[in-house]
Amino acid sequence: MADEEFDAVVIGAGIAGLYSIYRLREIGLSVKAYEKGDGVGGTWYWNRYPGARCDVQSWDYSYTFSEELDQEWDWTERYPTQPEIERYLNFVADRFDLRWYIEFGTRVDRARFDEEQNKWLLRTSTGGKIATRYLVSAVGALSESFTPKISGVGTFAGEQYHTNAWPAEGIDLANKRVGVIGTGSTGIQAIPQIAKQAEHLYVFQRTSQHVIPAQNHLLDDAQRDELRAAFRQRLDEKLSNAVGMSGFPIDPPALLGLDAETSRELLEDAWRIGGPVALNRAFSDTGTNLEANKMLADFVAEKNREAINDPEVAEKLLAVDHPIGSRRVIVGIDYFETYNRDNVTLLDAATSPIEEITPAGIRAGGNEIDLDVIVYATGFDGVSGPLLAMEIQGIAGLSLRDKWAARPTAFLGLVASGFPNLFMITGPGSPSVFSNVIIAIEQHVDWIKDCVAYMAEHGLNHIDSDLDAENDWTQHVDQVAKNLIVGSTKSWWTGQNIPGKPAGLAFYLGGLQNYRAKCDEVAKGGYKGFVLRSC
Ligand code: NA7
Repeated sequence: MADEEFDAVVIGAGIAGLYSIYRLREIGLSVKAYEKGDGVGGTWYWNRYPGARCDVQSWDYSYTFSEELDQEWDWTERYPTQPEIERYLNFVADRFDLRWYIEFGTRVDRARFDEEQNKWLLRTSTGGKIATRYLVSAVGALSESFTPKISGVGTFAGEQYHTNAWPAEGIDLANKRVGVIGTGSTGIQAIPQIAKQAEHLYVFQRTSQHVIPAQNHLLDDAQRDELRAAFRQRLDEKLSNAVGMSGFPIDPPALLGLDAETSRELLEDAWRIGGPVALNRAFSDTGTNLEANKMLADFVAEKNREAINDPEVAEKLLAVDHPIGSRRVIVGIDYFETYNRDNVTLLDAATSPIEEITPAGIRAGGNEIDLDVIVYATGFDGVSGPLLAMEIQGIAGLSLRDKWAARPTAFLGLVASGFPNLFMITGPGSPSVFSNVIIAIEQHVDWIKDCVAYMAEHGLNHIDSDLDAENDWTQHVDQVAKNLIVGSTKSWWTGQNIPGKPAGLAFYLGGLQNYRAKCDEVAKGGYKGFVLRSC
C-alpha cells in the first residue's frame, strides 16, 4: 500500500524539475517532486567548486516561458556563476510558488511499474511509498558523478573531493598542496581559482583540450535594458536554430572558401567576441570538413599560445589530439595564463599515467607527488547514469539497466519502450545538453504536458513507445551524426568516459529546431510511434 498517491511525480528540482512542476500543475494534476538535495538547483546546487559557471550566456541560460520573469531578473555578467544561477532558480521557485510541492532531502531509490494498477510505485530514501500515474524524470544529464577507480584511494591521508560534491561552506586550500585530476570543462574552470588559493597546484592532464576564452564581462543597466527590450526577438532566435541560443550566425560562410585576409579577419572578430558559439559557429564547414576544422583549431592554438610563457608547457597544453568541437569546446577564463604562475605544475597523465594513490599523494609515471588535497574533476556518467542510479523496473519486471545493457535508447529521448508513463527529460537521443539545455528542457516539458493533457481529454492513461519507433529513432540519431565532427571523439557524449559503459552517442545532433518539429509532428499525428491506451 502506498502512503501517498499523485497524478505525477517529478524526480529532481533542478531546471527541469521546477519547470515540470509548474506546467503539470497548470493542467490540474496533483504533483509531487522529490529532490535529494536540500535546495533547488540540481546541477547548480551540487557543483559548488571554485570557478563553477555556465558556459552558455546568462541571457540565453534563462527560462523563456514567462516574459515577466525575464523582465524581473537581473543577470550580473555574461557567463553566470554557480551562486548566481542557484539564486536565479530559487527566485523562480518562489516567484511561481513551486517549493510547496517539493520534498527536499529525499532520493527516489526505486520505481516499479505496476501493470495491474497502471501506476508507478516508488520507494524513497526516507522510507516513503508513493504511487503515481505519471513519473517524470528530471534528474539531469550531469548529476551522477564519475570518479575513476584508482588503487590506494582509501589510503590517502589528506582530503579528497569530487567537484560535484564540493562542500557548500568551501574548502580552505591555503598553504595546501592540491592535485587536480581532469581537464574537462570543470577542471578548466576550477584550476585558475584553486591556483589562487593553494600553496601549490599540480594538474594531472590526460587529454589537452580546445579552449576558447570566454571574454566574460559584467553587464550594466543599459545592456540589461537592451536585452529586456529584445526578449521576443531573442526568443524567436533561440527557437529557430540548432542550439537554442540567440545571436547565432544565420548564414555563416565556409572557412575554406575565404581568402586568407578575410578568414583571418573573421577569426579575429569571433575571437574578440569569445565563447564557443562565436568561433565554432562562425563558419559553415568547421563542423563537417576536417581541413576547415584544422584551420580553426590551429588558429585557436596559435592565439592560446600567446598566453603561455613556457614553450614546453604550451606544447603540452596545446597538442590536442582531436578535432575542435568533436567533444565539448571549453570556455576558459584565465586558464592558460594560470600555468605562468610559480605555484602551478602541469603533469602529463597521458605519458605518465596515474598509477596509484598513496597515503602521501599520487604516484604517476613512477614519481610520487605529495599532496594535502586531491580534487577529482573527472566528470559524470552522463545522461543514462542518473536514471540507472535508481532501480527502475518496467513491464514484466524488465529493469532499465537490462534494457539499456547494449545502449541507452528512448523514442525521441522521451519514453523508453517497456517503461510506460515514464517521461524522461534530457533522455538519451534527445538534444539535451548538446544544445542550450534550458531551451531543450522547456520544449521537452511542454511536449510532455501537452501529451498528458491530450490523454486526459481522450480518456487515455497509458503511454508507451513503440519499440520499432524507438529503434528507428536511434538509427536516425546515428545517421544524423554520421557526417558530423561533433561527437566523433570519445567523451561523456558517447559514454566512453566510463569504463565498461556501452558506447553510443547520447544526443540527437540534428538541431533543436528540427527536433522540436519532429516532436510536434508526432503529437499532431496522434502520437505516432507511441502506443496510447486506457487501462
Ligand atoms: P569531462 O568533460 O568528462 O572531463 C573529465 C576529465 O577527467 C577529463 O579531462 C578526463 O580525461 C579526466 N579523467 C577522467 N579519468 C581520469 C583518470 N583516470 N586519469 C586522468 N584523468 C582522468 O567532465 P567535466 O566535469 O569537466 O565536464 C562535463 C560537462 O559539464 C561539460 O561537458 C559541460 O557540459 C559541463 P580524458 O579527457 O578522458 O582523457
